[in-house]
Amino acid sequence: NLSLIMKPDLLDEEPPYCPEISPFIGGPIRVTFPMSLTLEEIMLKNPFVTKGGRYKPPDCESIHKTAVIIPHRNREQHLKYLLYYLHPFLQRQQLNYGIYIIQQAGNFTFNRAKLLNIGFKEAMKDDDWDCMFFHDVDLIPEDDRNLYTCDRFPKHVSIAMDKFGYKLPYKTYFGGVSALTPEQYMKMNGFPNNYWGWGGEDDDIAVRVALSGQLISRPSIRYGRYKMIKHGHDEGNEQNPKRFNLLAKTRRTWKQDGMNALDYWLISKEYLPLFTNITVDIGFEK
Ligand code: UD2
Ligand code: MN
Repeated sequence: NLSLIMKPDLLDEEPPYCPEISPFIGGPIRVTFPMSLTLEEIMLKNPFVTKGGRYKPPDCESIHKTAVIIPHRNREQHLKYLLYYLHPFLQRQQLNYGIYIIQQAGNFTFNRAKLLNIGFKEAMKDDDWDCMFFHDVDLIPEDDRNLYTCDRFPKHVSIAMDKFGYKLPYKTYFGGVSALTPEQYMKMNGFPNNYWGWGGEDDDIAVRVALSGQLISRPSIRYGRYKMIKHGHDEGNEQNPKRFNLLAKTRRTWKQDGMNALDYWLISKEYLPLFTNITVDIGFEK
């Protein structure tokens, strides 16, 4: 009996690849902000998430390996809401994924782009991710057809946000959420390290995409929808008055300032139940 002989063999076989389109994708998501939400509740809702905020589909091999990099300081409430929505969202897409929070230690001026560079470097030490999502902590995706995978070009993902009336505010806008393969990222020498405080770094990134000879990909406007949790200006992230001067010089500086000039002190890297927590001392503006 052939089938009997074959059976043990079949059991040993690797799981099949996941389908091109996940059967669990459901479309629009109703985003609300439950009053009392705890990390424990989120853990209970996501029993298959493992240490460091990692996940693999249980019964098929994912074709995508995505790391989500979130710059953070002092936004614990936003972080909880994001984790609450993002874990199930990524699981419905049948991704092999990991979530990284990059915490800027101390009270010096915030530097979003430098934290993203650090997130890239530290995440790549853990695994050979094929797509990096750079993600503001306060943006909640509203449609799970917005796939957290990479495209042919650096992808600007948060193209329809409630705060801009679900439209692109301007053509080269690159803020909020973006996605790059490691190759696309290294081709533009990563992001700038010298934007301290609020603003400009996202436009610099868009300029670097162009200067490195790349175009911008975008998802469909029907899917790239986000709610931004309402917030004021943070202490320690004041508007950067130098942003216009810096932007005017990107053409001359991008090859010197980026991944090849990144320096920081790693304070800790903790593999927590819902995310990998990376705390860094990034210094201050010189
Ligand atoms: C816009 C862009 C953002 C960035 C910023 C200018 C959108 C949706 N986003 O955001 O990508 O270009 O302008 O720098 O247009 N953060 C902290 N703690 C702080 C300060 C900032 O965690 O004290 C992080 C957090 O992930 C936050 C992100 O940095 O979402 C951007 O800062 P923001 O939300 O204050 O700036 P916003 O909404 O104007
Ligand atoms: Mn914001």
